[in-house]
Amino acid sequence: MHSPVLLSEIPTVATCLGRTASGFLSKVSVYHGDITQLKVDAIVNAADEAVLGGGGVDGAIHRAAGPALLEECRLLGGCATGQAKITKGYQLPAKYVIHAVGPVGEKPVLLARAYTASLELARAHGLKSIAFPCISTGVFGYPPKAACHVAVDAVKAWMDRDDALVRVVFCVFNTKSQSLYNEYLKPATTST
Ligand code: AR6
Repeated sequence: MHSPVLLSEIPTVATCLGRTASGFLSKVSVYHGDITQLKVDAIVNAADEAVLGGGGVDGAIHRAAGPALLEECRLLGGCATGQAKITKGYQLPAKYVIHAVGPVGEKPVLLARAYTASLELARAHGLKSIAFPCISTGVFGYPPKAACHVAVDAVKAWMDRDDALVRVVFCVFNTKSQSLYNEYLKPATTST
C-alpha cells in the first residue's frame, strides 16, 4: 500500500496559475491519480443504485477500504440516481466515503444533482474537504467533456454560495480527463 496523499501535497488551481486568488480556484484542485490514496475528509464513490460495490472506482474503493465497507453499505437500503449516501472510510486514508449515483448516459440534471447531493452530505457532517472522481464517465458512459463541465459548474455554483468546504479535489484517472478539467477551470480564473 502506498502512503496517503495529503491535501498539502496537492496544489490548488490558483496556486498552479501563480495567483493568490481568494475565490473558487483557491479551493479547488485537479489531482491525477488513485482516489483511494487521498487523505481528505471524504472521497466520493461513483456507485450505482444498489450501493453494493462494483467495478471501476467503486471496486477500487471497496478493495482499499476493506470488507467492513460493504457491510455498512448493505444497511444503506440503496440510493436513487442523483442522490448520495455516506459511510465511514474504514481502511482508507479518507474518513468517509460518500456514495453518489450518477446517471447512465448524458443526463446533466441528474449528474449535477449527484455532485450537489454529495456536497450537501459533506456539509451536514461538518466536513471540510472532499474529492470527486469523474462520476458516470466510465461504465455509465457519460461523455467525459460534457461530464467535466457539469461537474465543475455544479461544484462552483455550490462553493460560490456556501463556504463550509475548504477544499474540493477533482480526482482524474487519465490524462484526457486531466486536460479537460485543466482547460475548463483555468479560463474561469479571470474573475476569481
Ligand atoms: N481513482 C479515481 N478514479 C478512478 C479510479 C480510481 N481508483 N478507477 C477508475 N476511475 P466508473 P461510473 C475513474 O466506471 O461510470 C461501477 O461498477 C474512471 O477512469 O468507476 O459512474 C459501479 O458499481 C472514470 O473516469 O463509474 C457502477 O455500477 C471514473 O472513475 C458503475 O460502475 C468513473 O468510472 C458506475 O459507473
